[in-house]
Amino acid sequence: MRQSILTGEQNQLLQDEKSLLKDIMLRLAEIGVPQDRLETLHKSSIQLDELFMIVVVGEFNSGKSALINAILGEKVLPEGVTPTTSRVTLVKWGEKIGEQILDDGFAVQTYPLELLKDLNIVDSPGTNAIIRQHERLTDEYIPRSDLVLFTTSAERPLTESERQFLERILSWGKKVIFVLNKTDIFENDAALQEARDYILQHATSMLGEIPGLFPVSARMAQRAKMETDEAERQKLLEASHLPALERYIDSTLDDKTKLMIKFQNPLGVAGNLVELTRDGIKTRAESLKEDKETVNSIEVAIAAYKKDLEQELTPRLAEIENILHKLEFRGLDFFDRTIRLTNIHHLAKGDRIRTDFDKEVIGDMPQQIDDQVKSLIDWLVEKDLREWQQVMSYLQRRQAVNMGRIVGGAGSLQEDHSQEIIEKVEENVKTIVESYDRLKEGSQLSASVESAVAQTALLEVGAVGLGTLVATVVASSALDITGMIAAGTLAIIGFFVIPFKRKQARDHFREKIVTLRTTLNETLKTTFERESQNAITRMNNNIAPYSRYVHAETDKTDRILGVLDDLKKQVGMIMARIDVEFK
Ligand SMILES: Nc1nc2c(ncn2[C@@H]2O[C@H](COP(=O)(O)OP(=O)(O)OP(=O)(O)O)[C@@H](O)[C@H]2O)c(=O)[nH]1
Ligand SMILES: [Mg+2]
Repeated sequence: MRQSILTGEQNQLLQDEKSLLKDIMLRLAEIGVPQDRLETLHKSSIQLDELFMIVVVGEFNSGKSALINAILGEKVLPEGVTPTTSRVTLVKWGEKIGEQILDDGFAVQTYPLELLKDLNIVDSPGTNAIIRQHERLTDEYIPRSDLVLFTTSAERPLTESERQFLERILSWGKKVIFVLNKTDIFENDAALQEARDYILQHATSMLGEIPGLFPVSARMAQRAKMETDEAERQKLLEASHLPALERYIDSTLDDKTKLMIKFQNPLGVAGNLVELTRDGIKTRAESLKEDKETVNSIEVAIAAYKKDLEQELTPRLAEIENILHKLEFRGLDFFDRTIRLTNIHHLAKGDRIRTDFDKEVIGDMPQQIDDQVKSLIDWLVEKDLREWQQVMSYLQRRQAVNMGRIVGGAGSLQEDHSQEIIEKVEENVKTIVESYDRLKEGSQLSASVESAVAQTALLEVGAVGLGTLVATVVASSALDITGMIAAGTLAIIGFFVIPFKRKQARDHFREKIVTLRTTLNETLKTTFERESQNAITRMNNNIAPYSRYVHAETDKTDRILGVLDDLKKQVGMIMARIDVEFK
């Protein structure tokens, strides 16, 4: 028998395949592929560690252990005339000689022999020993084996228990060959022939075909392999007939097609599993893509909303400014008309002037301002509500698509929380939309505007409305004027004083209006901008769990798909190498 069944190339291929399978199992476990699927892959990759497995069976004392020792050329296993091997024993390569008893039915024997690097041999207790180990042998090792060496002894060829055992393992359809051991005890060829005929007759009727039968003497073969004299060694080997059996084993295990299948099997399982996982992740990615589109639409809508608010606010505030411009004109005109020498009588009567000022300058300005601010607030509130409704409709549409799909298809590996999250977000948005109270939102907004204006600029006033607030400030400037001109003595020097006073009043008034306009404009702008920003932040905050999840999951899914694509490619590469190697 050769020292190693695999060529150097094949051995390298085997190592590469093993390490790829290990990597695949690791990666798939990380991704969350269920344990039972990984177990299937694990089992099939074990086959690579036991690339070739020969199982030796037969009645006790038939020389199973001796035959294995003869093949290996070393006393690896104990032999004896009494029942000796008490456990199913896997003989495999190991750096050191060692026996590992795994339980009372099973042991592993390691031995540093080159041949064992790609060949495992299973020794077993006698078939007559009806013990539990047999189940392990018949149901675990026979099915995994490549060849069964049915060892029967020249002393008792094919015993009753051996025939029963053969019956039991037939259904596995494994290659079974017979070894007639201890041929050295036959006195002549006729006795050997008789034993052969007997075995073949019974075995053929059981197998339905004539099996291979190799008469050997394990004892002589062992002696031969230990012999230092080459001629003697050859003589003994020939007499043992072991080489014929070894050549047969060699050629059976060397079968290229079978070898190729052995190499391909675990890779096929791995490739399938990778593909299946990939399908699952792809389905998930598709679904996430829709989520991403939804989130995107919402984000775009919110951004557009923000822009709308910015664009619309300036012209609306300009209208308020305009009202104050007109007020300024009216005021200046009033002073021109009123602060005159000819009007000295009226000027002296402060009340009258004030009434006129109220009527001609102030007029319905407070109402105009209030209306303008109110319409701005209404617009803002309405727009906010519409935006929430739109967000809700996006979420509902996404929900509807999900509902229409069969949930949790094959290969859904990652925990999919998107449904949960979208439901929760939608629920929140729905609550906001349904409980949206335009009046309340509006009055809150106007209270916030009023308090901002009052704080920044004008006066501390109660809830009088912005227009009234402005009117009060403006009217106070008229008051200044009337107070100053009230003294009767002014009539005499009025000639000089009046124009001066008029100019003073105009300047004062203009200054006041400018300050008022600037402050009011800035305050309103700041307040409305802040309120819009709050509305947008609130919207973004409500969407955030969904968008965060979608972004994170998308990243994760992309990364996993990358890993799986890479694994798939590597499987393909090893497959191609197998094709080249075994064709
Ligand atoms: N004469 C002769 N004796 C052999 C030969 N092979 C094995 N024996 C002897 O037969 C006895 C049984 O051999 P084992 O190898 O222990 O037999 P086994 O089938 O492993 O037996 P169990 O482990 O008890 O099931 C030992 O004393 C061996 O030395 C042989 O070729 N010729
Ligand atoms: Mg034994």
